[in-house]
Amino acid sequence: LPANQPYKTSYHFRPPQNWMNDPNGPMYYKGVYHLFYQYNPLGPLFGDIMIWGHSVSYDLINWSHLNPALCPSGSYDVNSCWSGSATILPGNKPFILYTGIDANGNQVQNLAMPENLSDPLLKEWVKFSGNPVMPTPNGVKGDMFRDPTTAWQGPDGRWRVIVGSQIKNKGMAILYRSWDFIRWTMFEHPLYSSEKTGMWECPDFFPVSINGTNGVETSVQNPSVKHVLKISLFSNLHDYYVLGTYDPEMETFSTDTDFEGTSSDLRFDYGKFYASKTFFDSGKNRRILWAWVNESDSTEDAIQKGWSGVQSVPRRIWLDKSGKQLVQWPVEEIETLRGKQVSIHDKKLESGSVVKLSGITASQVDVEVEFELPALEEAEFIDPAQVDPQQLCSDKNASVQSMYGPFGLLTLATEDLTERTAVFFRIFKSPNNYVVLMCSDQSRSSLKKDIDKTAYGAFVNIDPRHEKVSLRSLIDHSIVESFAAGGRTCITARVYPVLTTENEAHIYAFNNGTQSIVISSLNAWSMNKAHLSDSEEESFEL
Ligand code: DQQ
Repeated sequence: LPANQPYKTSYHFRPPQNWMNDPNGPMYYKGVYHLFYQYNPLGPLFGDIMIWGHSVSYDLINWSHLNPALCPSGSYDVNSCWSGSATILPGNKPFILYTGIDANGNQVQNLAMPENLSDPLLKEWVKFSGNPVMPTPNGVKGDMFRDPTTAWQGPDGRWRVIVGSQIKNKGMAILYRSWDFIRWTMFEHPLYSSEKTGMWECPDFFPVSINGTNGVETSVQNPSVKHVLKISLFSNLHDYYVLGTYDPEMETFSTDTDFEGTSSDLRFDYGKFYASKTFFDSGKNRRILWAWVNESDSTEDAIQKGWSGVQSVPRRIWLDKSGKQLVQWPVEEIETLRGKQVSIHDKKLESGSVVKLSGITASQVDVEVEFELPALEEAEFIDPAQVDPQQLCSDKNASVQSMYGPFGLLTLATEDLTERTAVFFRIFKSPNNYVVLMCSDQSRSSLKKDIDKTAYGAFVNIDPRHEKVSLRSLIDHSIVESFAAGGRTCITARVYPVLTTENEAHIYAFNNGTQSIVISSLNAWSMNKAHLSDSEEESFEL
């Protein structure tokens, strides 16, 4: 690897080098967090032969990279071990279901189990001799049958799992059932399908509690939970979800809304965030979400860097009290990396203010800020049902002034603001209320050409007359991961500033609206480096 690595993350998970994509089979087992991931050991681009990398941690922050868990070995996976999930069976027995690309190039589902259950690190995995356990079904194309979920058990004791697919023009989650986890039968109808989406990759299906933020185990089905179906759309590399009620008797999932194929569909994250997967953490009774955050630079850049892809910070995920959307927040363990702190309280930001947050390492920072607005008057009008928020963020970037906003943060910025990634808000008047727009504007993130600088945007579901507008951003060299309103809207961006090296990066709070606003509180912390290993030789003492 080249010695100069300005874009390598310090606390966002990544292997020492090479290509990584989807998180696979995350789980908590005997006090250890496991993260597997799609990995190309041979280079920084997606490969013809993909394997399962394997890393372990006691705290979700510091990771030790182990030997790969799954590599091609039989006719059922000789061309790759693609994505899949872990399920912990009664008796504390973890099993992995994953997609193999078989000798004919077809996608099939395979089973693997730990060689030695008493090894808490589960270093060795053996594949079931009867693989594949789910051959490509009749009527399904060989390249459209992949990514089994964590399985759940119905009241009848039978196991269920869904697999991503597309049949004719319908994206779908094909349902399989099994009594013994080995012999699987395809159910007569899919769990859910849509004509508006194309192929579904990496589906995820899990319950969330209606009355609180605790997570629930994947097999829980009772009136105190709702179910979430998440799909990853190959057509645009975004993760979408719907909420609904699962009936294990009829095997139906009645959703509150549908996938519409428009910008109003719910997403986990409105920036870069794909092929995500959750698991239930029985240690802390929470459900945790991981996702692949892919690069926005070019193939040439990847070859030059020697690596590609990071994971989002692990996020706790739960149902919002409105019951209409999910909420996500970085796991609390992230806060153990917080070092030097700067704070601001009750500071008025007049129109045009730019306030520097001095004394912290701006390329590696965790910042939380809360803005208080003046009494709202006639603001610029929009009808949120008629506009695409992402388009709005690109039409009105951080330089465009309106009444309330843009206000927010200028991250990874040079002193003269030539380079900056702006994460900000605007308040509009709508037919019967006010609406809050959140943007992550990459248009001036780097002087570099040939990188994707698309602006991202989404609405934030709060009433700005009664609630403060809050933002948390986790900044880590080439990633800006932002959470508005306590995690109701999330936007993750990849950026590649060139002027902003380690010592020259700055971070500012700003208000470019005509109306003044107040920072009621701001706290920013330099983040320490997590243990992630920068070389394959270096390993973490466990
Ligand atoms: N990545 C895997 C597939 C999955 C896709 C291959 C999603 O199993 O569908 O690396 O990014």
